[in-house]
Amino acid sequence: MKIKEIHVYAHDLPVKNGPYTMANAKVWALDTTLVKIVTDTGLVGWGETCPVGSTYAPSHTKGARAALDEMGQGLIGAPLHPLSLRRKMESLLNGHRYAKAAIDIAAYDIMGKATGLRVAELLGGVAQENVPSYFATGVGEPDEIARVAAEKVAEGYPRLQIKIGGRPVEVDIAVMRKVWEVIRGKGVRLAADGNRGLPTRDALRLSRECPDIPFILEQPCNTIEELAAIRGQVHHGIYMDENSEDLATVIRAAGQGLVDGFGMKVTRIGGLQQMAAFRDVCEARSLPHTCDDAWGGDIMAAACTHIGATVAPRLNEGVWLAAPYIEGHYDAKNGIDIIGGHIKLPEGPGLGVVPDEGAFGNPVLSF
Ligand code: 0XW
Ligand code: MG
Repeated sequence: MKIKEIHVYAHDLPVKNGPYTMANAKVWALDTTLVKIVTDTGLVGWGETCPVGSTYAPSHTKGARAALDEMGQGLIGAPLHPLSLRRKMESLLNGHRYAKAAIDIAAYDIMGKATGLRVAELLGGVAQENVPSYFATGVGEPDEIARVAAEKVAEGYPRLQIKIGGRPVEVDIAVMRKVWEVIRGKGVRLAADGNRGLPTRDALRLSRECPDIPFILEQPCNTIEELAAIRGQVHHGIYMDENSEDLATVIRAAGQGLVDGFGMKVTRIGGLQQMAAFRDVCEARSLPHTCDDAWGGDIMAAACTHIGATVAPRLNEGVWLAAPYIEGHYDAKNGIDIIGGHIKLPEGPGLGVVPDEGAFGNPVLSF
């Protein structure tokens, strides 16, 4: 089975009740990129990649489309098998894993449709049909974030990620204390995500002034060196998110005991094939992790949910979806939603989501 056609679509995803605010990014609308692959056997599969603005990570919408443009023609005739396909993409373009991921996701969708299997089954097997999610707040004031935290716990989320950073650390400390007041004793796991925005001085102070609150510090500082510098001085576990750009970095961080877990993104690491390897490295060292992406609609949501469903439950920190911030679905019947803080694994085959492609207009690129 080989790639016969590739079509790339652009689609606007306005942020519901926007903007969504992080230490290094503020977004009102995201311009997502969808990829449709048609095989020589007539099967169709979908992929997606949607950087959350241009400052969150070294990825952006126009970069994704330029990378797909660079590789597109060279991929016609390539085999669909994800490992071979990744090597083929590497032979056409260095880096740009976040664009390659859209091709990889579409390939898994097709492999599932060809075999009658769900993507989670192709990735090793389903550990949980009802996949835990977590809710990520924006950066906000103590009372407002505590109100959101209480509401999300009442909805059934087993974990909350509170965004901090990019402002005086006193406010971040006040936010974490206020959130703890309202969720304490409710059995909800907690992360404080600095999105690279804290100097080591502030990360140390946050930890020192909240020794009683069992949050993990997610990517508090900008670089691996900064994480290493605070590692032995903090009272809290440290998870790496933005710095875990590829498998080599993940192996280094896990092997050296640099972190206690990961926030992980499907597109940042290059797709589901690399995510499965990442998951296995984490399991070998008992490192908990999330399965997310930066943003995206139903195709990205399905990809994250399928890999999330395969994670050993004791290490599963949840699947984050942009769904609560998006109106409507690509697939009116099988669109992905979070209900009671959990996501029902789509039935498949493949991703189990079939977009109404009429909603995307004409392709912006075709090969
Ligand atoms: C909460 N997320 C998974 C979504 C936003 O894009 C940022 C991200 C994170 O954890 O940094
Ligand atoms: Mg994060």
